Amino acid sequence: MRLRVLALSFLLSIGFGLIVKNRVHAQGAPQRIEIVAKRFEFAPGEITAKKGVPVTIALTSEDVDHGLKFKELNVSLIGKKGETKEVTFTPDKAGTFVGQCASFCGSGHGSMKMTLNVTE
Ligand SMILES: [Cu+2]
Repeated sequence: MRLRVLALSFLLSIGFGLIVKNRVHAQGAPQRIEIVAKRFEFAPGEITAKKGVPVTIALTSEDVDHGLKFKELNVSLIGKKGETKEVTFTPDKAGTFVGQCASFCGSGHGSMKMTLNVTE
């Protein structure tokens, strides 16, 4: 019985912690999206942001230099091998945008793409 109460309060405190964390996240710093780039793909390959809400993209280039460019949104960053580079921007239009690797990384470079969905 005592164990059950302990387990329940433990679960409740985790749940409460998550709620507080999400609330702080929503009000404070920009939405942060972590992306890993390696020949010849981005993971995740599709991300979502909200129009008018600042977003930080943190790009980690695993194997060689990679970059990420959303031409229509005027967003571009170049990453060095083994490093994480960040760019913060506020999407000013809704839609589906194709991100392209912005640093030549080999034979599959031209098809190294990802999708950014910006919702209203
Ligand atoms: Cu590339």
